Amino acid sequence: MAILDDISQAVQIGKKKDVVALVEQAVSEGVAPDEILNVALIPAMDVVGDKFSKNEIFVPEMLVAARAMAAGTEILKPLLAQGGAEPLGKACIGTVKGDLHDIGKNLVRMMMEGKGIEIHDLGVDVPAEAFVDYIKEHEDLQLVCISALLTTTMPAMENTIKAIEEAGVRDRVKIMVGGAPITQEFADQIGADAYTGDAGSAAGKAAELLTA
Ligand code: B1M
Repeated sequence: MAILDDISQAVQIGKKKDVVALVEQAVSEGVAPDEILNVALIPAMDVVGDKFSKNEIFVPEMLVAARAMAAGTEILKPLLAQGGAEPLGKACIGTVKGDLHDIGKNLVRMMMEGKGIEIHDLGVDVPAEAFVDYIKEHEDLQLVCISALLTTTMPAMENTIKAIEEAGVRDRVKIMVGGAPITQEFADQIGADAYTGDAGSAAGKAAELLTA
C-alpha cells in the first residue's frame, strides 16, 4: 500500500511532521492501526538499524528516525489501547540500566494497557534497585516487565532478576523479559517466567500470566 511505503520512508529520514500527517491520513482512510504499526513503522526502524550497522547513517539520524516513529505511534496509541476492559492486574515495565531504547518498551506498555492491565512505566536506564523498590512499595504488583535492546545490557537484565531474588520478593511477582537481543534460551537461563518476541504477544502472555 503506497501510504504505508510513504510512512516508512518518512520515518527512515526522520520527517516527523510528515509521519504525523501520513499516519493521520492512513487512519482516516481506514488502514488498520496494527497494519500501520507492523507494516510501516516497525520495519522502518529495522531499515534504520541496518543502515546504522553499515555506517550509512549515524546516531543523530537514528535519533530523528526514532522521534518520527514515536510521533507516529502516539497517534495510534488511543486506537491500539482501546481495551476498556476491567483491570486484569498490575504490572510495571522498564528498560534496564545502561539502555536508553524505549520504543519497544512503550509499545509493550501500550498493548498491555489495551488488554486492561494497569502498568506503571519506570522509564529507561532503570537500575535493578529501582525495580526492587517498586516491587517492595507495591504489594499488589503481580508482573514485572523488563526490556533490553543492547547485547551489552543483557547482563543488567540478569542482575535485575538476581536483585529481585536477593531482596526476597521474587515469589511475589512474575517476570517477563523481551527486546531484540533476548531469546527464550536467555530468558530461561536468567530465570524469567516468560519471554516473547513482540509487543502483541507480550500483552497476550501477560494476560495469561495474570489470569493463571
Ligand atoms: Co540503538 N542500537 N543504539 N539507538 N537502535 C540498536 C538496538 C542496534 C541493533 C542498531 C544496529 O547496530 N543495527 C544496536 C545494538 C547492537 C547490539 O547491541 N548488538 C544499537 C546501538 C549499537 C546503539 C548505541 C550503542 C549507538 C551508539 O551510541 N554508538 C546507542 C546506545 C545508547 C544506550 O542505550 N545506552 C544507541 C542509541 C540509539 C538511539 C538513542 C539513537 C535510538 C533509540 C531512541 C529511543 O528508543 N527513544 C536508537 C535506535 C532507534 C535503534 C534502532 C535503529 C531501532 C530500535 C527500535 O526502536 N526498534 C535499533 C535497530 C533495530 O532495532 N533494528 C538500534 C523498533 C522497536 C519497536 O523494536 O525495541 O526491538 P524493539 O521492540 C520490539 C521487540 O524487541 C519487543 O517488542 C517490540 C515490537 O513489538 N520487545 C519486547 C521490546 N521490549 C520487550 C519487552 C517484552 C516483550 C517484548 O517483555 C517485557
